[in-house]
Formats: sequence, C-alpha cells, structure tokens
Amino acid sequence: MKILCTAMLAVVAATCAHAADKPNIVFILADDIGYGDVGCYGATMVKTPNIDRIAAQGCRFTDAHSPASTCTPTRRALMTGVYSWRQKPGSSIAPGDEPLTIPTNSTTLPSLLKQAGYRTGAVGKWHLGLGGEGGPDWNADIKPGPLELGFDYAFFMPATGDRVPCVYVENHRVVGLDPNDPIKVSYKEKIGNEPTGAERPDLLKLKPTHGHDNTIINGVSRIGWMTGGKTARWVDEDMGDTYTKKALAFIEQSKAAPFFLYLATHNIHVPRVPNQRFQGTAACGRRGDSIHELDETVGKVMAKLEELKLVDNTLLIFTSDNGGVMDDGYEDVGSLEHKCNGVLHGYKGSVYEGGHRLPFIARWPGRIKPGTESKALITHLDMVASFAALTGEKIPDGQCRDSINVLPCILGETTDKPLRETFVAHNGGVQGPFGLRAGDWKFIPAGQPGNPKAKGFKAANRMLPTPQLYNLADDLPETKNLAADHPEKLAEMQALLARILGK
Ligand code: NG6
Ligand code: CA
Repeated sequence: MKILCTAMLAVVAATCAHAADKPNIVFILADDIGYGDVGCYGATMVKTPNIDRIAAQGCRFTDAHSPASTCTPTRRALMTGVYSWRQKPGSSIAPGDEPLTIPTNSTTLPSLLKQAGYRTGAVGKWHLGLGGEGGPDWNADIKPGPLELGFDYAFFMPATGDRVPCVYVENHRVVGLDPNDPIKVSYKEKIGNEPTGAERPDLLKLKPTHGHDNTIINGVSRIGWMTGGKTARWVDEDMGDTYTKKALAFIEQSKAAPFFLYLATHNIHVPRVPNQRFQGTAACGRRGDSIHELDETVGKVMAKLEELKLVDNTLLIFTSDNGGVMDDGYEDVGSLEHKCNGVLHGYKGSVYEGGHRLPFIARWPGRIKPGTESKALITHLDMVASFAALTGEKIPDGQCRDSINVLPCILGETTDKPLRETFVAHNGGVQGPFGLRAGDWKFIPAGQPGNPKAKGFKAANRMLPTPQLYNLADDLPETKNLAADHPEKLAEMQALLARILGK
C-alpha cells in the first residue's frame, strides 16, 4: 500500500509540476453546514443555486468528513494534517482567549503553499487560538496567529460569533480599536459593569435557549465577558458582507500569482443573524436565511473568479467544518422540518455520521469532470498532502502524519484501492469521543456520548451503554446496531481503533 501510494504521489507530482499547474486554490469552509443543508445534497426548503453550480460544474463527494464534529479540532487537523486528538492541549472548542493551538514550526496548509510560491490569505472564522502562553493582548500586536502559521494576509474573528471578543482582527491588530477604550476579555469571571444577558433579558433581540448569557453585544448575549473596544465591535447583520468583501479584495490583489484563499465563513454558526435582505427568504426560517446568505457569498466569489478570468485556473472547494445542528443555543432555528443532515443520524458534536459527514464539492474546469460524483472516503486532514502533490511540494518528514494524498480522487481518477482506508471520527478532546470508519464499517465505543445536540439530550442518557457497529453500505442512517451479530468484526474494529489511537 505504502509503495503504491508513494508511486502514485510521484506520478501525480510529475503530471502536476508541468505547464499551467499551481492553480489558485479557493477553499471555502462553511460553519455547521450539514449533509442535508444544500440543494445538491437534497435540501428543498433552502435554495443554494451557487453552491449547486459548483457541483454541476465539478465533483460532489458523498463520503467526505470533517476530522472532528466541532470547529477547533477540525480546523487544527485541516491546517496541520494531524488529528487534533494527537495534539494537546487545546483539542476541544477553544474559548476566545485561548493561546495559539498550533506550534509555529509546524508544516501547515498555508506554509506549504507559501513555500510553493502561493500568496496565502485567511478570511473569516479563525478559532485556533491566538498569542503565546497567557493568550493574546487585544490592545497590542496579536501574535503568533495566522501570519505566523504561513498566511500572508488574514482578516478574521478570533473565535465564534457567540464568543467574545466580538471584534475583527486584521493581520496583527484589532480593526477600529480606540486606544482609549482598551479591550479586556475574561472567560473566568464577570468583568466590568455592562449588564449580562442573564441580568437583562429584555435587552436581547435573540433569546438564548441554553448558555450564552454573558456579555451582551448588539442585542445578543455571548459566551465570555468583554469590556471596552466599543468602536471595534462587529455588527452581526454585516458580518457576511464584510467577509465577502475582504475575500474578493484578496482575490483581486492576488490575481497575478497563484493564490490560496481560505475563506472560513461565519455562516451558518449561531447567532444566526443574516443581513436584513435575507431575513424571511427561506421556507424554513432564520437558519435557512443564513444558508441563503452563505450561498450569496459563494456566488460572489465565483463571479469574481469569472470577472478576472481565473475560473479555469482555480481549484474551488466548498465544504463545512462539522455537521449540521438545529438549536445551538438561541431561538434562531426556524422549522425543524428541514433536515440539516439529511438521512444521517446525529448532529454537530456527535461521532455518528451526522456529526462529520459533509458536503464537499470540488471544481476545476478541464481537470475535474463536470457533474460527477465520488464515493471516495476523504477528510479535510487530506488537504495538505493533496495540495503538496498538486504543487509538487514535499512534506518534511514527521509532519502532517495523518494526511493522505487523495488528489487522484479529487481529480476523478480511478485507483486500484481506496487511498484512505480508515478514518477516526472525533468530537473534541484528547480522550474523544471517537468513532472508527474502516471500509463500510463504522464502530462507536460504549461509554461516551452519542448525540449530545439531540433535542432533550440529558446527562442521564449521555453515555452509549453498548458498543455500536453499523454497516454504512446498507445502513447510512446508523439504525441497525450489528455489534451482537458480528462479534468478530466488533473485536477487529475495537483493536484497530486502539491501535490507531495508541500510535
Ligand atoms: C458550544 C456552544 C455553541 C457553539 C459551539 C462551538 C453553548 C450552549 N453552545 O459550547 O453555541 O458555539 O460551542 O461551535 O454554549 S463550533 O462550531 O465553533 O465548534
Ligand atoms: Ca462549526
């Protein structure tokens, strides 16, 4: 297998090092978009003509997975090509004041592409921590961060829309900060005299359903406490437009050389507060309105590539950081008739398929056949090795160890064997929860939470009482637990997971 892969890598590197190669790469990582959230994966209550167009002009993957079912561990794995659970600390959802969770001497997606001669830019949600030990100083140079990991340019929110500080950072500095109104952030205790959401629910335009009762920013209570930075605070309704504008500007400024744009949208994470022009446009409420806003962003990026005549020379990928979720803490859901994860069981935060099997669509005219579908098992972990193969770069020994070159799958080439044979599903944390995929089989150990975001989920029924074994070939919704019927397969999967985790 190893020999086969190495040989393949050499062939791919050789074919790709010539002529027009080093295409621009635009990687759009949506937030919390599930397997059933876009039209080309079966959604009917939302309209996503632009995202669907990428599929019509490219390849739609049906077995693509985020390396984790929450944001930070997925992004860390995407950036480094290493499962987040191997990297400690910081393998769970990072608070807004977490120090940078990736060592600056790591080979990363942007550092590798920068080495290949790309101009690299990050726009949108960061959520990988900032600053050295002790975290960032919001009122000075905020580093290390994206620039120290290989991005030439970065415009981003530090954590999530529902976590403080609610400000944008451009390269090393908070945008629009008044030095006379310095920012302070705490995740331990209340600071300052501003009322919290818990104290003044009457000030809220969006009601929390659980959590989210700390600092109120623009009528929405967030997680964590923040004072100061009043002139720098974002307006939720403008966030989609702000990121889109910055993404288009980056493309415009980078058009002369190969560029890599990592566009990590805030849509459709909570709080779901799309611009007024989208409010009420979807048949399933606010969450759907945010999907419409996301689709417009994608359309604008596509239009910019067309305008600059870059379409043929750009590999465009659209995917998500974890599975869909309906109620994630605010009354911003809409209709439950919309099935965000399609037929899959589980939501964001789960090691069932709904937590991590996602839309993944790739377009590169002339290289990827339009309107195709791929059943190959791939994960965001594989981007580093695949882009290294694409650009003819070599990954230094010991780096990106979980990344597999799946470029042949992305380009629709047939391979003798699956390039990726196993995948460890992960929620967050060094201790899991985990799940294991091997071939058609999926195994989830007992004694860990199955589906924490399910409605009515209680601490009492948190832990799966028995191991779960499913055959996804004929049971994609994970409804028939075959553990008792296939004890040998169960033992094999148990041993395989232990081996991978222990490596
Ligand atoms: C959870 C938040 C949720 C979301 C998630 C992170 C509550 C009740 N829930 O703790 O709203 O922010 O963290 O999402 O506080 S992620 O996509 O960035 O991983
Ligand atoms: Ca997410």
